[in-house]
Amino acid sequence: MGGEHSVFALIKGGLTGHRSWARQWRDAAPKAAYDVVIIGGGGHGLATAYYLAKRHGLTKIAVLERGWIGGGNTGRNTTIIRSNYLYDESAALYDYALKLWEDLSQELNYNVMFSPRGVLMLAHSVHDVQSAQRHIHANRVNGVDNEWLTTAEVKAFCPPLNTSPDARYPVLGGALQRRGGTARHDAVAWGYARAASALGVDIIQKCEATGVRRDASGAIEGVETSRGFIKTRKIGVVAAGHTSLVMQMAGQSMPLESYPLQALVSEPVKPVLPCVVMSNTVHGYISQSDKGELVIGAGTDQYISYGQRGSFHVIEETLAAICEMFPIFSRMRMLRSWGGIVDVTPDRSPIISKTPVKGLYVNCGWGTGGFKATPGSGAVFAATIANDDPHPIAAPYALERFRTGRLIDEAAAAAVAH
Ligand code: FAD
Ligand code: PYC
Repeated sequence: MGGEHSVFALIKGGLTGHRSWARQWRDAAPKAAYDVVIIGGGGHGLATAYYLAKRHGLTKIAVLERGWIGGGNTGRNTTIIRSNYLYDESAALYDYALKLWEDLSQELNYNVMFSPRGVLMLAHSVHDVQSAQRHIHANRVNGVDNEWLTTAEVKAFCPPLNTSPDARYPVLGGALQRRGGTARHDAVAWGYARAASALGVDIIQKCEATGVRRDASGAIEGVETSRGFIKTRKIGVVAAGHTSLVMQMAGQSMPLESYPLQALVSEPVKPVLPCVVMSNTVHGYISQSDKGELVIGAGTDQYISYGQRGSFHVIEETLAAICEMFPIFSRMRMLRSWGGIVDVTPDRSPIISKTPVKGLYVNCGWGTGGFKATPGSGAVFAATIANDDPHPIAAPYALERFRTGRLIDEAAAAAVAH
């Protein structure tokens, strides 16, 4: 997997030669017209383009990215992958995605470093225990693996975790999804980009969508960009955090709010943490990357913003929580921190939908948890665009639910404070 592209190009590029390794797709200039234009070159937009070409045989596709591909939330997240959500609609979507992760490196011929090392969600109170067990039962009914571990079993599964009864919030047990884990986030963008490019998709970086043109009937006619007008009858908006701004260009307002969400990594150390650990009560989540860095994430800031950074007190509290759960890490140095902008819906579930505008489709609202869904989201959104008809897995995620009230309230399963 990766073959000549990975090891050889890494050596050629040297330690800072990241980009030469990454740039294995053709960087295209915009053409005058396309069958489909995807706005947003994150994992979801690139996956959508890939599946449009691969599964639906469309070839005249462009992905417009105003910065560089994967430079948004795709390259900023903590890479946790799991499918242990509560409701049937969520199990269908997230477990479909998880199954695609399992073969994604082979599918793309690119090592996305999917590592199903287990996601352990801790319980620190009677409420946590009941909620976790409700999720476990619901997951099992839907054929999604999830199991309860006692405190002793938690300790055996994750030895560095402090399970002392003297802790401020002692660990009372945990829900473990063994098939869950992590992947390398930017490799996902690069893998989809390379595979899509090989199928003829134009990936156009440094090209910002600045306007949407509609014809006399109101249908999509094209997109204005920082590099000129592009004609198309179909636009897929996949611009996480900035969806409302793009949709406003087509006169559509969205049920979304945008918040900063932060993460940080430590200096690299030898393998010490065998799984992903999440705690909603103490509030922090942590895993160890293959490079050895501890990857740590926070909750969202409590104010709306488009600034790709968050408040210091939020990561300060997160690190206090991590030290409380893992006193063994309290002397580690942090290497870098960053923020992304996530767009959040009223029910904390995504929107994958046609819109009232003919030819305009939207994929957004993944909030703090869309990385895990990348392959599934791309596949069902591609089908929705290609057929102008919602894919069965996407159908419950249509915009109509905010009118009908048929919400999919996954606030608890989101597992991250927001
Ligand atoms: P993005 O990768 O953000 O792509 C959208 C792209 O659209 C951007 O590259 C942007 O530049 C581009 N764009 C915007 N406006 C325009 C325009 N006008 N013209 C052209 N391009 C435009 N999810 C998980 O499942 N697990 C996690 O552990 C996890 N941790 C997270 C931690 C942090 C700190 C953050 C910020 C998010 C986390 N998430 C996690 C959420 C996850 O990262 C996102 O849901 C997911 O990456 C969204 O992917 P995307 O492709 O839709 O968005
Ligand atoms: O959705 O699992 C998740 C997640 C973890 C960290 C941020 N989001």
